[in-house]
Amino acid sequence: MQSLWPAFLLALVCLITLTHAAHSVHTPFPMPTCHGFKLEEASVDAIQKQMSKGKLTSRQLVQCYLDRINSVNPYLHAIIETNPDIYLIADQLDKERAHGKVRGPLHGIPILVKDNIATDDRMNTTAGSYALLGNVVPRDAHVIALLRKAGAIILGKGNMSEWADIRANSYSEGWSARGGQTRNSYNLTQDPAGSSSGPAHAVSANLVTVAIGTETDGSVIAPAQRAGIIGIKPTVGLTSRDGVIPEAHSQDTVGAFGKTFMDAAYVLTAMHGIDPRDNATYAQQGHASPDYTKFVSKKSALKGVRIGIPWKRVWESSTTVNQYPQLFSAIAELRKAGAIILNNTDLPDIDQITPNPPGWNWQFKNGLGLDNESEFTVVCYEFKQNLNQYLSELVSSPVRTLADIVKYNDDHASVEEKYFGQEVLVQCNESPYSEETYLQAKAYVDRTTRAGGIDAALKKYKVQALLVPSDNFSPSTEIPAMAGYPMVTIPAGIDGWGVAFGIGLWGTAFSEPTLIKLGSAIEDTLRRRQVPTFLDHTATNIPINSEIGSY
Ligand SMILES: *[C@@H]1O[C@H](CO)[C@@H](O)[C@H](O)[C@H]1NC(C)=O
Ligand SMILES: *[C@@H]1O[C@H](CO)[C@@H](O)[C@H](O)[C@H]1NC(C)=O
Ligand SMILES: *[C@@H]1O[C@H](CO)[C@@H](O)[C@H](O)[C@H]1NC(C)=O
Ligand SMILES: *[C@@H]1O[C@H](CO)[C@@H](O)[C@H](O)[C@H]1NC(C)=O
Ligand SMILES: *[C@@H]1O[C@H](CO)[C@@H](O)[C@H](O)[C@H]1NC(C)=O
Ligand SMILES: CC(=O)N[C@H]1CO[C@H](CO)[C@@H](O)[C@@H]1O
Repeated sequence: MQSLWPAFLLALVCLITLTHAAHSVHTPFPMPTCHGFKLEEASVDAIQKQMSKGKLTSRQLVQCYLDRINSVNPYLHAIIETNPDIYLIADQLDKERAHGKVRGPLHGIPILVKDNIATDDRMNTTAGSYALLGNVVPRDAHVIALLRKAGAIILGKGNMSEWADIRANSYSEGWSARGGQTRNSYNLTQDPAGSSSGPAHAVSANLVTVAIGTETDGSVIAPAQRAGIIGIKPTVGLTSRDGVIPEAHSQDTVGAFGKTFMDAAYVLTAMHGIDPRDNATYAQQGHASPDYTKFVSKKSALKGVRIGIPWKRVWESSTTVNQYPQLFSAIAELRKAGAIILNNTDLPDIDQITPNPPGWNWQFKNGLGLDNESEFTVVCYEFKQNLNQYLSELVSSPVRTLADIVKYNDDHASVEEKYFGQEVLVQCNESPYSEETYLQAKAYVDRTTRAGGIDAALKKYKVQALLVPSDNFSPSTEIPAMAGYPMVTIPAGIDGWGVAFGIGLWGTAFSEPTLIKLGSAIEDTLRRRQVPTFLDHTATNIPINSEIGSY
């Protein structure tokens, strides 16, 4: 009998340990403190406070993030390159601070930049492709110049869906030949969404404080929602596209990622502005704010605010139907906070916008099947011209045209076409649409999504904003993308596979103040962001079935 006691005790200890483990949050990547400071989930304000008290330097801060990158990035693949000059820059900003000069809230704060945004430093700007490796950019992108001026430290280049998704009909979101497969920080077997996958998941996984990405259609909002963070996709023209590897000037915009609205608003404040090199930015005159953080609000800001739900074809055709219970409970919480939420505030032109049906891919295009009424016509037509223009301005480059890139990919198929092809690059390079078809499509898309769409619904139902599921690739991200209007996303829960999802807001052109005010009040009401769990962290599945993506 006696000899059984040790086994019994061992079993008891095991049982207690197991029970305990089930109740504590398990992560394969616990984050140590940074010189006594809890860096995990730390906001810009918290970091600034620590630095201003003299308890943390920028050099120490970036060192802690680089350590974190070394342990997590080999699994997550969210970062392609880190900045080889990072300590030099951090030391210089520390010196400034020591001399009493603090440039602003981003002084000494590291930021990750999507790999399609030009940095005139020792880092490469390649949209994830080997075809552009070694090119020399003429200058920093306008947004980068502004961020550096504000004291932000460019920590590195974020991985992305190569060519921001405009390369194939089916592909793997977050995959690029140079960076490999960006993984979802909640469940690494799962779609990270894209195309700004690396910047979004790096912020969520605490590899960096804040980040910037770009969107043509869903590429800021979709990865932000699946990374469980705040994403702000600004109105086209609020942030300059100069120095951004382009897709389509009618829809391209540079957006901000943060774990909180305040963090994302700091980034937007620093990087927006008029740029003579991007004519679209003149439209912000009289509409932009010098400080977007002043709109960040508490729950109480929802009191008496009218918000609409565009149910028809937007919520209705959402791919997040499994998340309806959590989304509906979120709506109930917002109502309890005093918001007046009206259902069925449908866009009058919703049937003409005819957003891509679930299961859509590039071949179906959209519109009524007519090229002259399709978003794809606009994007494909502009892509070739915009990209060739960008490539022509490079100081030196192995490729100068879209045709060169198509050829490069075929010549290096074992690397560049390892998992999927490039039919969309080929198609757009063949210029299938006449200028007349393009102009008709452009006018159609503008009219149905703006005057007959978002603006009409806001006016008709007297609502300040429209509440939508932050879907991966569906009308909820497509419609504001087509309109060139802003959208924000806020964490709304965790799905059945352990992955985060969000709820979003639409508004009219340059309504960022309203969207930030209401979005942050929703953030304060719901408080549903959860730290990433890194489930199945040794996942190696490629391609990840995104079915349909965003660009
Ligand atoms: C940029 O690419 C070159 C190859 O052309 C490589 O040698 C260099 O290390 C890259 N820069 C960084 C910061 O990784
Ligand atoms: C801006 O507009 C002017 C005149 O309309 C034009 O000459 C110039 O090329 C445009 N610049 C850009 C960057 O589009
Ligand atoms: C909105 O109305 C539709 C019917 O048009 C209904 O199916 C849906 O459940 C309603 N949504 C909410 C959030 O009440
Ligand atoms: C597209 O072309 C069809 C004829 O092929 C025409 O009926 C329709 O009005 C055109 N749409 C636009 C937006 O011009
Ligand atoms: C992660 O997602 C996969 C589907 O991609 C699912 O089979 C798996 O159960 C999830 N992992 C966990 C731990 O929930
Ligand atoms: C910074 C970093 O981890 N870079 C990696 C990006 O992905 C490539 C390919 O998987 C790696 O070789 C780099 O080390």
